[in-house]
Amino acid sequence: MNVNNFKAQPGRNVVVVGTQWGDEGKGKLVDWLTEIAGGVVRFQGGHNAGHTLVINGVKTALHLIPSGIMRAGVKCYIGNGVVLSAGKLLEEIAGLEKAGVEVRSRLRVSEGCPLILPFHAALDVAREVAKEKAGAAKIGTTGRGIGPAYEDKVARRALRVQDLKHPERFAAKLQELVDYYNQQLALLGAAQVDWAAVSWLKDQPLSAFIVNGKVHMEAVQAQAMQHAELLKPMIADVSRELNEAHKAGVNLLFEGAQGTLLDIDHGTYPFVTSSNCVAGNAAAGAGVGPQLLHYVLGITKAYCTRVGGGPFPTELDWETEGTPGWHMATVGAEKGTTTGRARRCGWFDAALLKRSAQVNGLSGLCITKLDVLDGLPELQLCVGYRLDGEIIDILPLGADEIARCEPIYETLPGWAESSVGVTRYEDLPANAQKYLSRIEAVTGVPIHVVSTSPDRDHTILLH
Ligand code: 2SA
Ligand code: MG
Repeated sequence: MNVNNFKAQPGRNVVVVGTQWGDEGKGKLVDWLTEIAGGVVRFQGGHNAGHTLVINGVKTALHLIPSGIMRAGVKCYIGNGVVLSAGKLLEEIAGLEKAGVEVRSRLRVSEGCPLILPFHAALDVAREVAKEKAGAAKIGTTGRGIGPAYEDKVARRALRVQDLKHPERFAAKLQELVDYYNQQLALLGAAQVDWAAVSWLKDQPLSAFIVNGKVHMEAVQAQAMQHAELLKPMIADVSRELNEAHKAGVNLLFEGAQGTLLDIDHGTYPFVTSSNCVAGNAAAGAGVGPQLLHYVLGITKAYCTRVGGGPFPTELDWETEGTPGWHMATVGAEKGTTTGRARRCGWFDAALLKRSAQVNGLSGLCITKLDVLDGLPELQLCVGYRLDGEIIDILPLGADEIARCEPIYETLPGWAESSVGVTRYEDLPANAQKYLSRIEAVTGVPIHVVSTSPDRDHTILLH
């Protein structure tokens, strides 16, 4: 089955996942696919995600709201697997509605989402600051409080969206959390942390909520109750609504955030995010059965990028002008959508993609940003690694092993022609076609879509 069959087949669902370290261009593809979907679902992560869409030349960055919101009439769902900052969600809704996009009547938020509150971000940042002080390798988190929020969920102490409806219950559970976070923050010397110095915290000021290193509980409670009023009309039994939509023949799209190598189990652990980013989690994180996941589209950038710490076998020097890595960083505008951090760049890693194909059960690939490689005289494709004197053809598990991997490259010719905006496969430069064929051959996954610019319409569909 190809992605294009959805129009003709009611009730067929697609999962879109990132196959690398995030930022593969999932947002554009989800938006493009919503032409044939009635509902789009986020199932993991939180507002650490940054999905950039360009429609008619206008750029929109989304962090929490599914990318389907940009198509009128499409319903959007935030599943139980997402850790939710109500404040950030409401900000995003306000921004979209100001731009003329109707959101509130189309968005449903699961009552099971664990909440991200200001002290989650504080602990996230305080830990990174402490690591830096101790000279230890930072994870390079987005500072959004994602890790602490998932910890609370697993430790069974999280406040969830459903608690927002009950102020007294909320306050009692909050008290327990505040005690815990005050202990944690004290251990890390949070009173000394200069929150304002963390550049990517500028849009989430913590000073009203963390005072002298301690959580200001009344401020947190008051803000949460304000958010609750605005959020209430959107709170829903998302699992039930999705199952009913499916029965009614609606095509659903499950929109993954981050990427497979950031998955808590299968990624470059511990340099990962705190959720499962793989396709299988679309079921658990939305409350549907796995038999509803019919097709898995793996989004793959034509080269590799990574933002944050952790091993990256095919990483290039991306700071020296004139080098291939610098070309990728500048032509590809590789900057974090959420934090504005520079993304590290490197060659395409087909051995890494094999790991992704395996853990996601990819049905097909979508290659994005192929046009960024235009003009590079030569391309290197990683097909395996040397690890401790042995040759392996698939990315091993865990950061320590991956850090010792030496990539084995195949050299392929580049192309001088422009591929920007090409909409037919046969119009791609001959060497670009060769590059794509080689990726298919090494990974064993068919390429079903190619994206040749951020624009919705610059997309090639292969049958
Ligand atoms: P966290 O904040 O706990 O999830 O961070 C843990 C690691 O996960 C990485 N991570 C990401 N990597 C790429 N893109 C992400 N979204 C934003 C974007 C990131 C940004 O679209 O550009 O703007 O910086 C994302 N979210 C989390 C993170 O860098 C850590 O390595
Ligand atoms: Mg992104």
